[in-house]
Amino acid sequence: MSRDVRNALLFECAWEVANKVGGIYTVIKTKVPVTVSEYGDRYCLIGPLSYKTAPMEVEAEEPSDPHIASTLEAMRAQGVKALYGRWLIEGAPHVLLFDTGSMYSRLDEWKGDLWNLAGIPSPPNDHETNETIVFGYLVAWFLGEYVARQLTTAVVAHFHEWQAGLAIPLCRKRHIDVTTVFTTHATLLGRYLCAGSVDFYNNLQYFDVDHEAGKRGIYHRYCIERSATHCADVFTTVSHITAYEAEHLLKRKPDGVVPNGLNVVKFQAMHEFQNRHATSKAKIDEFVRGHFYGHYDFDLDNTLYMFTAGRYEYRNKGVDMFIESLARLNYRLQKANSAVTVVAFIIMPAATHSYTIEALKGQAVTKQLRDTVTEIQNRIGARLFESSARFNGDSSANGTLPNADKLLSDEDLVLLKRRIFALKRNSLPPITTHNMADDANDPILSQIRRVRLFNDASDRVKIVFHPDFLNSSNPILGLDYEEFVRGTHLGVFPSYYEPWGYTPAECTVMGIPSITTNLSGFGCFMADLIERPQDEGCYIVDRRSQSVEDAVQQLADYMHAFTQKSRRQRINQRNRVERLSPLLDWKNLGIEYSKSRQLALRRAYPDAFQTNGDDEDADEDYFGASERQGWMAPSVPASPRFKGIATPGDMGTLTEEMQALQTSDYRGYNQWPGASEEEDSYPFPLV
Ligand code: G6P
Ligand code: 1S3
Repeated sequence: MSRDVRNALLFECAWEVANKVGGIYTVIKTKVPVTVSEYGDRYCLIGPLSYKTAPMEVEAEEPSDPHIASTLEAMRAQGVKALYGRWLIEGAPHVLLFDTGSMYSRLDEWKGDLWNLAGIPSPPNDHETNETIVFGYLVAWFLGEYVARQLTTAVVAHFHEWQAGLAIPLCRKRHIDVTTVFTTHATLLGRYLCAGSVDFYNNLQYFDVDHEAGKRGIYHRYCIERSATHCADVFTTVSHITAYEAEHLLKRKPDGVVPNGLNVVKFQAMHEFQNRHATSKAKIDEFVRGHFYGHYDFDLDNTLYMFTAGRYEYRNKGVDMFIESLARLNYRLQKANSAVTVVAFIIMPAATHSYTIEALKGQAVTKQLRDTVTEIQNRIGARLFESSARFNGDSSANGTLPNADKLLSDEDLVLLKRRIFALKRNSLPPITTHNMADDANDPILSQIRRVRLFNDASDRVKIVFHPDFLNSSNPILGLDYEEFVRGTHLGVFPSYYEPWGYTPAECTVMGIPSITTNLSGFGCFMADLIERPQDEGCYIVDRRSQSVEDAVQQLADYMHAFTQKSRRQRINQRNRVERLSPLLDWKNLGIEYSKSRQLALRRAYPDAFQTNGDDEDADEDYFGASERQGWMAPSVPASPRFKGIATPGDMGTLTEEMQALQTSDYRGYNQWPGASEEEDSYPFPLV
């Protein structure tokens, strides 16, 4: 029986569909518009049903595809709870969410089946793995039933990350007639190994993967990840550096790299994003006045906001390096008697018990002061108006203008003094805005204590650690993340382990310069495309070929050079950064996903792709020209000097030939550690 491969259906399955946990949510959500424009109603996302978020994210509706409807009916008859509808995001795709809780009654049966089928063990108390198993079995059940009913059209099932990948070996073992793609956004072992003090990149080839996974109690998870990797028709990952890692840790060379994009919104007026910077910065200024009350002795006009943000993975996200470099920056600015102040924000959710009294008080006393000043201002205005309105045409008449000394009444003066005295403070402005659950052992706070960055008056670098996500109803820092980023001057992300890294990419599309590393997928991607990324406000610290000490110095150098820029230079740089955003637009990068699906179809249904001579044009049109439509050149004037021709085809690597590549063919391999035998030691203790 042959299925139509030209109008294939696509099911895209991830744990973060309509369920925000981390970066994969961003990938899926922002990619929807380009996928919908390619597949229309033939596209449906599959995820877990979270009763907390689904009611806000999804509008229930009946499936228009009768086969989906009858499949769900059959599953419901056996007790499966599922929600089908539209995900209320741009593109409004179909979405199918399974309630894993409704099928926990079959968990033991499925665990037994998994062991018999694939030899994958599953310990009793690992909730995440239990969820993965139930979800995987539900998805495989759905796909199996669906393709048994719908017999005419090919189905591509695309899975992201190990939590959604278990259905892949099940489809393979049950010979379900779908073609599968597996995209990994990190490897389990990579994340665990890097978080420890292992010299990861120099030893990638040598890890005894089963042993390392077992030592960390993740052997069963690793088995799921590895079986998804090996059973998929097509295996992809988000960057070359992760492709290299996957080859060694998951033992399969990826078929290609699918870089992460964003939904780039272009403003009508070029300067609009600059205006937004100024507006958001004013809000951060408000926070800073409150947070540093009593010690607010620096000039906001000469203050720069730097920040780092992300999942709290202290070493993986390079927070250790950021804090060490800030200490060095502080020393340099102090020594040079610089008038510049840097306020460095660390936005990383950790376990806390609410805001500190001090942080709340700071915002309250400055707000009271502002309110009082506004009241007094109004009264002065009223007095001025009243006396001015009495003018009767005789300019020599007394009393037309009030005596300047009397503009401020005694009562107003007393009120003002009370507010000013409330700003007195005996302690230094706090580092953190929240009460930490484990203040004494928190790695970020320990490192800040070690480098003694205590927000002293003499410090030119001040630190604010906000251990929670941002949102606009936050009583302390009342901005959502995007607004906050727009108001800052520089994002700093010196990651050690970062398969892609959305944070610097988001900075770029908002026109905010950033620092990243050549161990992050994003950093390598930009270095690959742009001749001198640092000239475009995209700084890349070398964490591959130089010692950690040198990398820390390089980061401090970049930050220091940034503090020397004039306002005009900063404005120009923001313009240059913003011009890079088309490089990160799904309109251009989405094509790599298309290619991976095409490859999967070719592998599963080779006969459908046999061409006779007459059909060559059609084939070219199918796989070539038509896919290239929509590529947007970077906005003019194209100041960045691109390496080669920046077309989607050049960015992408997804070809059959990738299988024949040697490890040394990965982009940038020659700069990767391994050449150097020297033991790399930290110039500062790891906490
Ligand atoms: C934007 C605004 C300007 C403002 C500038 C401040 O470009 O359009 O009006 O002067 O931001 O830049 P800065 O780097 O000092 O925050
Ligand atoms: C992963 O999320 P993370 O922050 O745990 O996936 C993201 C999306 O592909 C990626 O940007 C990030 O580097 C990975 O680490």
